[in-house]
Amino acid sequence: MLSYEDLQQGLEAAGQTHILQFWSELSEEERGSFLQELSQLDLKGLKDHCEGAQRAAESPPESLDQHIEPVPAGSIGSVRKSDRKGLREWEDEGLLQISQNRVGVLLLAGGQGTRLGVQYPKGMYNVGLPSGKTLYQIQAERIHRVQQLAERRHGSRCTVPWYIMTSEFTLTPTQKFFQENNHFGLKPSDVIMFEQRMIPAVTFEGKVILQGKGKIAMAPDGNGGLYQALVDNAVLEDMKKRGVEYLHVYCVDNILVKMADPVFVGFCVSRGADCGAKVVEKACPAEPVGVVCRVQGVTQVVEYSEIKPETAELREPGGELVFRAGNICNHFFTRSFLQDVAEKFKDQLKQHVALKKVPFVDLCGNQVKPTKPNGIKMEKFVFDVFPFSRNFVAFEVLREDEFSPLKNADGAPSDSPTTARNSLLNQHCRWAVAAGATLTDEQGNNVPASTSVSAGDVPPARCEISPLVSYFGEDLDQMLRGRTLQSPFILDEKKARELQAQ
Ligand code: UD2
Repeated sequence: MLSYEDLQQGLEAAGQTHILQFWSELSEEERGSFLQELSQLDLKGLKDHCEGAQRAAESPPESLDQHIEPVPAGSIGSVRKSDRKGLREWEDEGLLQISQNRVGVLLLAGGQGTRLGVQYPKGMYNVGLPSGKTLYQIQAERIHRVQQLAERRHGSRCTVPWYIMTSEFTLTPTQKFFQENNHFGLKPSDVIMFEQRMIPAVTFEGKVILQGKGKIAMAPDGNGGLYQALVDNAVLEDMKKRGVEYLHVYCVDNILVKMADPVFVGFCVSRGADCGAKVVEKACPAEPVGVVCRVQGVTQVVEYSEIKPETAELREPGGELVFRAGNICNHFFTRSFLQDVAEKFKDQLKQHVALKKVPFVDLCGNQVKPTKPNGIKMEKFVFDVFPFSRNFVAFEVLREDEFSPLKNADGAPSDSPTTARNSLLNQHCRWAVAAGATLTDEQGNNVPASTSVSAGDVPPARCEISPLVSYFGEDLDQMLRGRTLQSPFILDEKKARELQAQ
């Protein structure tokens, strides 16, 4: 820990002595924890950070709109345009890699989930499924099942390690939640949590914001903080030790996420890709997803907050959006690409500016909750490494099967607990009907099979299939053919055994 004098000197060099303006008012204990917090600051880099943030907010980078082109449709792999045989081949390749312990998953879970408005990590959210499962539990069970599928197809027991990037806000509650839930039956040593860095929020004048008299306003450095965090926490070494060559990186809130998706992994591996992204066709121009596109010939993602509405609204003569390859924050990386990023590129990543309302203490020490943006947060984005790739591939998947994120609180028209729950139940109704079951409502009246592809649609029945029984609709025929399933119906492992025994 730094001494007060060292700290004062460091802050002076960075032009940030105001940080200590309330020092004399702090108790011994408050001083201790403030010193501890400030000791973790990169004092040498602080000046650059503050000046950089101020400059970036004053003159935002030139918009890329004029230079962007859609990725040619032919260069995007696609579930819809592939036949069963092709999909099966990719799946087989993916399961083979998984069976050889060469695939890991990495969850980006350092975000604060401000839009959803809960005080705990988003993965702990229960969207109200009949089973009451949280997002974390669903993800853990999909890991169990994909390991099992790989083992069955290729005959070797295997592990898909689960790396979880947290931040100061999410690490402790996430750890506690996993412990309380016995790591959902996964081996604790195969669930590896680590923390990304935090950086200070800065005023438009380039001064670090004091959130309290003895606390500065810190925020995680964006999901692109991943690459620094991989280095800080020796994650690549851990991957190497385990023989993990491929990583499926995903964001926490998509209830339909296919963990270590064998089809996606298999597609990327068979194309020799070092880097890949799943996309879905954008639902509407304003949907908050980045677009995978080319900028001066280089494939990258332009984030929804950085594309002009008139560009997002451009349409082809046939009515399709020109920029429709919507990024769903599901990425593939080879370990060797990540190693390159860590060694050569991570410091070249773009800094994105977000103007936020950051609570602060004013000069008189009063707590103020601003009504308009007063602070600058700098963030890195996970997809900003794509331009460094030697062989990037995009893979289009079906929204109704793979993308329904939880971003907003209930009441919002999209991306809410209700739409996430409906998407999952609709998918499971489709699986059950495809397996030959008939669905009924609570009163026992037959209901039509779900053809719903829209997240907002109310599912025909409350039919939920545990990921421990089926990862993506497989293995259900034998259990469900010819049966009538009355709502609410939960197909868990116990029920599956009963049905198989009948
Ligand atoms: C992300 C994508 C967007 C689209 C959308 C789909 C980025 C930068 N944008 O937008 O293009 O794919 O998801 O749902 O990827 N996180 C951290 N550390 C941070 C900040 C965020 O780990 O410092 C995690 C967060 O916990 C979440 C993921 O990154 O799992 C995405 O973050 P978000 O929900 O803020 O991103 P969003 O919806 O703006």
